[in-house]
Amino acid sequence: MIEHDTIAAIATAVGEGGIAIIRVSGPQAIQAVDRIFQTKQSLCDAASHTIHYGHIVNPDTNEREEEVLVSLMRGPRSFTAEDVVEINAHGGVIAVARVMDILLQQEDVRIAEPGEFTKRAFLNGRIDLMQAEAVIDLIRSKSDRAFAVARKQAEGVLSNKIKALRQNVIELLAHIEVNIDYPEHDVEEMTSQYIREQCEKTIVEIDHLLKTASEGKILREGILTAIVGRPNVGKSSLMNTLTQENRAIVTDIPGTTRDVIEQYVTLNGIPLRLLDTAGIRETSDVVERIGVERSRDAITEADLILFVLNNNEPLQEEDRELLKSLQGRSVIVIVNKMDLPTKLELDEVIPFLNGGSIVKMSMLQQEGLDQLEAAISDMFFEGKLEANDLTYVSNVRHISLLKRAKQSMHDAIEATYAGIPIDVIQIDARLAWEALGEILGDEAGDSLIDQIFSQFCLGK
Ligand SMILES: Nc1nc2c(ncn2[C@@H]2O[C@H](COP(=O)(O)OP(=O)(O)OP(=O)(O)O)[C@@H](O)[C@H]2O)c(=O)[nH]1
Ligand SMILES: [Mg+2]
Repeated sequence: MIEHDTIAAIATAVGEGGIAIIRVSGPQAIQAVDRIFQTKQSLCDAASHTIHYGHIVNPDTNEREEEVLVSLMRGPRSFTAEDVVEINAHGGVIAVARVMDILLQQEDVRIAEPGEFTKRAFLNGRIDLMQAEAVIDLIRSKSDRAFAVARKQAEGVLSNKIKALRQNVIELLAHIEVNIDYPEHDVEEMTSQYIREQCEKTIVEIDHLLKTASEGKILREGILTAIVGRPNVGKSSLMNTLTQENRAIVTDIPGTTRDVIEQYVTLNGIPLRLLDTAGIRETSDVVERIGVERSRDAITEADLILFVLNNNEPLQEEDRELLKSLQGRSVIVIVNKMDLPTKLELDEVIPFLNGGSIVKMSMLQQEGLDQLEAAISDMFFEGKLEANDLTYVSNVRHISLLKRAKQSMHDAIEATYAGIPIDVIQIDARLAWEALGEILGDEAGDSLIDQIFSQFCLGK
């Protein structure tokens, strides 16, 4: 059997299922899970092909994070022919992300590449190439999509931040390179001090990213979703239906909701922070006017806008203005009250949509909910929803790569204190550069050399 490092990945589809399975494979699989798993008997002593009930514990806080079932399969009698541990957690994006995050904090565990379990099974002689190809084809069809999602997000704000980080590292690399290759060249002398400064700067920024972005808005707060529209179209009814509670007051009096009401729901495993807002209209009522202001603020802040229209009324000037103001945003138009006769001309709405979807619903008859959930999931998994640019899928990937880059920067700093030659320190910097590049989906190799030489005009 070929010795590998230990890899982990979520083996089930992302979303809300009964359970989700995290698969861990490699020489450290059993020890790594054992460290974060609280149960009667140590996994290290347990027999192969056994299942264990217990809790995943956060080693930093010692708190129980998740109730899980853990199955243990010692190599070679496992899918990869290595030691394999499978953690069965509760379904849902947040629960699985939490377990995955704790697991990846274990030093000897890294996130698996797409298809890597199968590749190992093949390399270890468990399956033949044809079998491997069949499985990889299957996985690819999903992982390519995940990659596309990650790629799309990487084009946003996060990507710019990562690019700035890479710029720090590339400057560092360029200085090192110049010192190695052109010692006689007139470039400021490479000092340990400079390396440390540059690395520390990068670490501070990575920490900031890890704090603000990755463990991020979505995981803690959900996608900020504002339900907006004119008075009486059924916004509060939608809120109540989605949350299956009756927190928002529903009446037939236009202007019922006066303030923003906030509630959390999970749809198809996607956490949403829902805001029910006051119906937007011109009003002389002071309280209502403040409510309308708050609705407008909510629209500005929201990651996703559920724009509600009444099927039983023609499109109004206020609707048109609102729709216009939502250009370029992530919007789903909900045509409510489908149980009543149609007076709304959808053809008038479509030009405002920019490819966004229309969902026909009736809150009264509780119809159209599945379609709404599907529309939201599609946007989320296609990367159209940019809740501060991170979705769960790439979240875990980003966190793990950012941590890898940070570690390399730490290694470089330590190396300067240990008096290690700079061409060795260069390797650490390069690793950081590559880890950051992987977040963006960039290839290393040639582009590194190109980039370095684009920094300095050397060796004419
Ligand atoms: N027939 C029918 N009535 C509905 C439907 N959805 C909501 N309603 C009714 O429409 C009225 C207004 O509903 P709300 O949910 O309070 O509307 P809103 O958009 O929150 O209104 P404001 O808070 O005033 O802005 C209530 O009388 C609801 O019962 C529907 O699908 N069909
Ligand atoms: Mg309301």
